[in-house]
Amino acid sequence: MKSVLAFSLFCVVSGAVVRAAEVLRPRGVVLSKASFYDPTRDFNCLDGSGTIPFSYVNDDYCDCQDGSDEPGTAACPNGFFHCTNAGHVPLNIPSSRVNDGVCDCCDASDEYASSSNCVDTCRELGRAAREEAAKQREERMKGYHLRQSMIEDGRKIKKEAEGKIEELKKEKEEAEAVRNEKEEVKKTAEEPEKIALEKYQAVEEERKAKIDADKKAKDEAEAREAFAHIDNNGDGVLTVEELQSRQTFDTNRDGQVSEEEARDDTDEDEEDYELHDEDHEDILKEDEQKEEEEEPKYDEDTQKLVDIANEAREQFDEADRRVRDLVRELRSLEESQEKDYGPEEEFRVLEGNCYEYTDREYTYRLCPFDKAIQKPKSGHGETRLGQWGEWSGPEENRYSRMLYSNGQACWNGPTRSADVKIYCGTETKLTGVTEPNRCEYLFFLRTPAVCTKPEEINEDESSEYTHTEL
Ligand code: MAN
Repeated sequence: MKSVLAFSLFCVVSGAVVRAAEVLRPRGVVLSKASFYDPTRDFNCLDGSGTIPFSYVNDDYCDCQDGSDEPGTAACPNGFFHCTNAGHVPLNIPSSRVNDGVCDCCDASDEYASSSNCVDTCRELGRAAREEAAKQREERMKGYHLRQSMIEDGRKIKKEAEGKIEELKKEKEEAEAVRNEKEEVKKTAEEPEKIALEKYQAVEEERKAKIDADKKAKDEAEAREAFAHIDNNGDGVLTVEELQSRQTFDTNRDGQVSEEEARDDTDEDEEDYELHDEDHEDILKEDEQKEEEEEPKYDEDTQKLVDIANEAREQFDEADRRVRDLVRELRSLEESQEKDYGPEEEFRVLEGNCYEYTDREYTYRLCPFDKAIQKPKSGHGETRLGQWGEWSGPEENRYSRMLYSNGQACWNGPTRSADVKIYCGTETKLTGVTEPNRCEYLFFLRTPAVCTKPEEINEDESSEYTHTEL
């Protein structure tokens, strides 16, 4: 009995509230402004532009400059109509849409005096919207958890890299010491080798000079012999007649040596000598090679010194290579450490990976913190769109955009560049690429790295969806 009484009392009270709300709040007024519309007093236009009897409110005639006296009619061109949309999200629409035959409010309240037969769909719409919001929130939460593990991994990689750098620095120091040692050994071995070889250098030079002189003498003798062979009268001058007497100069085989043939053949003779010279050189080379093969190059003691120096040089080269490899590895690690991988190292794990997106013409590839590439689907070759540049989001959200700049020059234009917009998703993926301006590319990258924690759903807010202003 007691509970039945309590229930009826609740109905009366809540009914009274509803009725009171209807009375106290003229059509189209948002609850927060209800107190300005008191039917027991004159109405003050909300912008202070005038005071009118309360009966003028919603009388379909615009009295206030701000339209606040006609919240529920289309009388004021600048007014707004508030739809409560119980069960869904409240909405303010321009007054001009009131009773215009189009259902703007899901609770149909904007079409109270039209023949449009709008029905209240707020509950269904509200339910669908809440379901969608919950789904998105869940995705965001999942992304947020993934981000936490990206942070953890990023920090771990950073720490490991720091450790590796220290290790490499030590290794480099040791390698440098070894290299210096090997350099000393090399210098020490090269001193006696140099002295020993100097002796050989003199002998070698002498030998080469002799070969040259022999060759010259032989050439001259041959030339003299050939000349004498043609110089019939031995007067030291070759005349055309003397040449004409030699059948070998009859190049056209007509049985005679013409004056022209004789003159031409004088030139050919020179060529013959030249050919002969080449043959001669080849023979000399062969001789030299034979000599090299047959005779040991150095005496035993010198050879020993050369061998020791060679070994020392090899060992030094190896030690030097090791230092240079370490310096290179160290530099690349240090460069990587200097990059900004986000405030919590959350983007670091993306380095070393590449993400692709293919449209009708091109395949685009983004390798975070490295480069952006464009590759035609048909044909070969890649176009470099940009190298990792910087974070380029707005001040309050700097890590929402990346810029890859200094790509390949655009024909008759600037160098290519790629702007990467980053948004939250449960996996890292390139979801689209456009070229809004020639040679300026816009990439869309989805990644958990930017998934912030979803706002806690406020109990009051959620109740507003379900029981607003009932
Ligand atoms: C290539 C591609 C295009 C670009 C033109 C500019 O075809 O890189 O994206 O617009 O060059 O000439």
